[in-house]
This record gives sequence, C-alpha cells and structure tokens, in this order.
Amino acid sequence: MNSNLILYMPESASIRAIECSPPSWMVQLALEEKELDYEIRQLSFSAGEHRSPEMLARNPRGTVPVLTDGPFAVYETFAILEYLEYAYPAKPLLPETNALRALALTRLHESAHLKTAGMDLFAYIMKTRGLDLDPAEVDRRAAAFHDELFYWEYYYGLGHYAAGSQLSYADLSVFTYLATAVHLGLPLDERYPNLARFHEQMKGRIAVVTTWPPWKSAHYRYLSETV
Ligand SMILES: N[C@@H](CCC(=O)N[C@@H](CS)C(=O)NCC(=O)O)C(=O)O
Repeated sequence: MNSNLILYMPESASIRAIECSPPSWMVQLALEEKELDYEIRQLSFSAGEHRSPEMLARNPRGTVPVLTDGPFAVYETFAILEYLEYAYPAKPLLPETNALRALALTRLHESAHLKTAGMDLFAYIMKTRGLDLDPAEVDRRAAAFHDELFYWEYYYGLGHYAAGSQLSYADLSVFTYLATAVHLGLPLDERYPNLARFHEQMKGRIAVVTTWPPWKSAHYRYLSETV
C-alpha cells in the first residue's frame, strides 16, 4: 500500500450543471480499482484554485486532474493512467496479452474523441445560463457527441468491455463521459442498448459506487431531446 499519492481534482459543487470532472473521476476510479491508498485535495473551480501558483507549479497548463506521487507530479489524464500502471502494476488495468493490450490501448486513446466531443458539449451547458442556452447550439454539439457514441455502441456490442472480457482504462474513460451525459439527461435505452448495459454494469462496481458524484437522483433535461 502507498500513501504518497495525492489526486488534485475539482470540488463537484464548484462545477455548474456538470457537477463533476470526468477526467478526474477517471483517475479516481483507477486508484480505487487498483486498491491504492490516496488522498484527494479538492479545488474550487469557481474560485480558480486549480490555477493557484502551487497548482501551476505542478501543472503549468492549469488543468486537473493532477496526481502527485511523492516528489513527482503527473498531469494529462492518460499519462496519469499510464504512470499508475507502470508504478503500481499489481491489479492491472491493461490486459496481459499483446493482442488484447493492443486493443485496450487503442480504445483508451480512441476515447479522446469521445472526450473532445463530450467536453465541447458539457462546457457549453456549464458556461451558458438558463435562457441564454441556444437549443440549436446544444443540438449541434450533441450531434458530434452522438456520432462518437455510435462507435462505442458498436464496440460494446462486440464484448463485455472495450477490450474483451476484462475491465481496462478504456472503460473508465468511456464510462465517465457516458455517466455525465446521462446526468445531463441523455437517454440511452432505445438508441444505445449496448451502452445502456455497460453503464448499468459499471454502476454496480464498488469503485463506481464509492466515487459517485453527489448528483441528485433526478437527471437534468439538457440532453433529453437532442437529435
Ligand atoms: N488535457 C487534460 C484536460 C483535462 C481537462 O479538460 N480538465 C478540465 C476539468 S474537467 C480543466 O482542468 N479545466 C480547467 C481549465 O481548462 O481551465 C487532461 O487530459 O488531463
């Protein structure tokens, strides 16, 4: 066990509407799945604490998540995941065979497309208040997110997880964007049955239950009628 790991991530309440940071959640899920000891330092986004001099010394880009391991600071979410796998190989979150590892790494890095489309959509909702929200703009951004979801709907129809029958980093990545979209009102059942099954399956994992953001049980309706 290790107690040098510190995860810097936003305080949920300081992120309007989204109420979580999907990439930070992804790292927290990895720490939980790997059963590592870690501390969380919550930063107020609205107060700009992620851009304090101390945080900029850890990550000049001022983004979160940031993971420190004693004297080392790692930022960029996928770099953090890769670091964890090298530094803490017990409880692997990448498959052992090269064939499946190739697939898992491809899917993990491919999920960057889901992240780009997701964050573009989520950021618009987060930054635009009430009546200023333009439904056509939400639809335009949601369409790009839906285009991505179609790929993942197909992949989760091929296997239980993104790379076969074993959970890997790719699943943590896809799940955090998917769950955030559901929180914002995206219906999965009819259009994305494989993603709906994956989402439910992930919700039952102890790591997910332990780290679930403090969301109200009723979803928002921002994405309930997007095309
Ligand atoms: N490329 C970064 C991006 C992470 C990211 O988008 N973080 C958001 C929070 S979800 C952030 O820090 N936004 C604050 C900002 O850009 O000022 C990564 O993969 O870690």
